Amino acid sequence: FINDWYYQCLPGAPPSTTTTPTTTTPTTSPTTTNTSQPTGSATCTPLPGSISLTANAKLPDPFKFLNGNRVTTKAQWECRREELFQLFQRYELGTLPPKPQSVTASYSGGKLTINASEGGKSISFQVTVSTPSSGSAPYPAIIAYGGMSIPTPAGVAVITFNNDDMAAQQSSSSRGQGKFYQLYGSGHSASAMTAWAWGVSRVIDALEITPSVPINLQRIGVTGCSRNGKGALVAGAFDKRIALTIPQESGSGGAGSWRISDAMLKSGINTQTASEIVGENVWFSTTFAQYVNQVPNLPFDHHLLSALVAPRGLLVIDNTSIDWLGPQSVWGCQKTANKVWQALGVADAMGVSQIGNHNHCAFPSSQQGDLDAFVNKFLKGQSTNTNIMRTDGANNVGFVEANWVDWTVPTLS
Ligand code: MCU
Repeated sequence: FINDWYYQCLPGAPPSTTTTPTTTTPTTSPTTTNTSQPTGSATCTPLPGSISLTANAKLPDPFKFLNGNRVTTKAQWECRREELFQLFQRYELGTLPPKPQSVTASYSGGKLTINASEGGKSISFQVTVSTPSSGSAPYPAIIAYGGMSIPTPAGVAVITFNNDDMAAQQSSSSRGQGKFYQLYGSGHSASAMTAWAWGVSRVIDALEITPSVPINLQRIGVTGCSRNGKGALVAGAFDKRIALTIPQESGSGGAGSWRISDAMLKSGINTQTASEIVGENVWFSTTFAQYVNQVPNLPFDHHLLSALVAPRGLLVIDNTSIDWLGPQSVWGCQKTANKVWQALGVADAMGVSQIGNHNHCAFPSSQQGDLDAFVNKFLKGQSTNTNIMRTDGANNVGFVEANWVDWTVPTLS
């Protein structure tokens, strides 16, 4: 099936034969990586098998293809999105396998059992579905990594996803453990976060073929806090069937920028960096370790992970009081990510609510209105004001855009 239709849109995009300063002739065949749901309208050319990386200390330009071509239309953005999707898999997150040969499901007693088979191997996993006491079926639903850490909105079902069962995250020794690796092999390149995102996509596949589960497929959200917030962001980035992504206090490796977190540490703030994170756990691919001490070489940063969610809904919930999370990094990264939604004409589909003075993953009531606005719009179809870009860290979260952004925002036609 189409695994190789990635990044340049035709027509409209310059020819793929254009010689570029940043790429070299492929010496190996491209890693086979999966695309998310085909857009239908876009035909994109594959990512080159071999890429020569150029150091860029600033946050890379969302609107410039790897080959230097500009993104000027929304259709081209879909191809740039595919390019970024492939780049994240190749350099940071490992390969996302496509939908397996067989996915079957059964639903009983609030448990949805999902069976996936590929190449003669099978796994089975369960998620719990808690339907709300108000509202009416089919309900909107939030897929919650490890359970809800934000308040459960009225009228919204919760689908609890045991991500640790899919891919373990005990420590750096957890590599290759969990059901995903039983199916694809313990040496598979997928990081735990990619394995979890694969699992979320299979949950949605299962919902699609199991109409007895009273969930509205157009109104699916995903959330998680901290390490699970990093994971929720990846799931929302990878699967276009997710209408609203809500990473909570995901910090470095989630809503934070590798580059800004490095700068924070350099300035004496005890912030998690790429260099630290790869030794701590298996959230990222083994390949990523090669880049953690040369972050400027990465052809992306996490503003572009968020950008994979656009134009769908994204609410970044964050905490200004924990240096380790890199609040300045998250703020700068996500304010910059918002520029992609701006270019697409839907700036208010992406918001940031960054409030301190509470414990990690303890959702403060002062953020309730921000959460409600996003949930009501993207999961309940209401018309709300989601123009939310706020931090209470104005003094200590001093992101200076000119230091990080050397590109302008086009209006995509
Ligand atoms: C913010 O997420 C992580 C963080 O990356 C880790 O360094 C720390 O050990 O754990 C955090 C977490 O998941 O807390 C529950």
